[in-house]
Amino acid sequence: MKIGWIGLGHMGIPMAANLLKAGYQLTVWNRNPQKAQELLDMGAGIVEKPADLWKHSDVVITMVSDDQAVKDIYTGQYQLLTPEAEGKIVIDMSTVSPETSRFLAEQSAKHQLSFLDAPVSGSVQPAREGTLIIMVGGEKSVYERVKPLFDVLGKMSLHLGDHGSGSKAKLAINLLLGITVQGIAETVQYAQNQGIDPKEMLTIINEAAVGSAISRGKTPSILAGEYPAAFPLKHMAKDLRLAHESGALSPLAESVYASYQAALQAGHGDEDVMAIMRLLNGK
Ligand code: NA7
Repeated sequence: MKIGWIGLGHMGIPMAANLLKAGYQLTVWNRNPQKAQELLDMGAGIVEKPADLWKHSDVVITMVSDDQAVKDIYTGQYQLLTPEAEGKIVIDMSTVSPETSRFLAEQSAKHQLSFLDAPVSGSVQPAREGTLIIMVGGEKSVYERVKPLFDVLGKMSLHLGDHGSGSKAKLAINLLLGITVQGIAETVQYAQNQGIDPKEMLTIINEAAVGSAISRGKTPSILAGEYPAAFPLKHMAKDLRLAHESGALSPLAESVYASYQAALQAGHGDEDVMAIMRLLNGK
């Protein structure tokens, strides 16, 4: 299988690099071509427009910001879906709404192209390590054909049902992530207001049953009061908005949706999701 890759952001670069390291022939396109340099140095090819990828690829993977970005790429100004794509496979690994995934599937089918939505759980470190969790919607036979690629990119992939199912599961897991991060922030702040040192409170959380990879991973950031983006807050705000729009209206879902929108409006979008702490402590 020869691979085409679109989207060289924080996630796209390490994921594409893993496919190159695994020996796949890879050709890339990115809106800003300068971001391709690291992959070109590793042996990737580059094209001038997305549809040119079909000359070099059996499968094209997209990993871009949001619903608007995938629509621009597939059917809007960048026109990935062209007659040359017939019989091939396109996989969107971006986090978008289930409606957008179904729209991309319909548009792909019009070009006799198989589509999978396959968003991931895990941020930059798991992307580098190839330990993402990949949630897949679409035809099972197509999933089985491309599973070797998912085995390179992730520690696990699950076929969950029809087009849009991957996106539904992704919004659900990120709802839990949003609630968890908000919960850690509120707990540490409440304890501090009561006179408990955040370092000690985080030790308690991390050793207790509620401790998790997230609480342990975010502890240094919270203690330093610095939030370099591992998973940018703007993406979490987007995911909670998409969950809200697709029916996550329960008490905690509504509450974290409002909280992350406020953090976005306060200018914390490019910081890590844990910068939600700043809304509570004002630092
Ligand atoms: P980044 O680092 O913000 O990268 C976003 C990528 O999407 C980057 O390659 C952008 O191109 C590309 N992009 C964004 N908008 C467009 C449009 N309109 N047209 C073409 N390309 C576009 O995101 P991450 O890698 O952290 O995350 C990717 C996904 O995983 C996202 O859905 C997360 O929620 C999860 P650029 O380099 O700016 O030219």
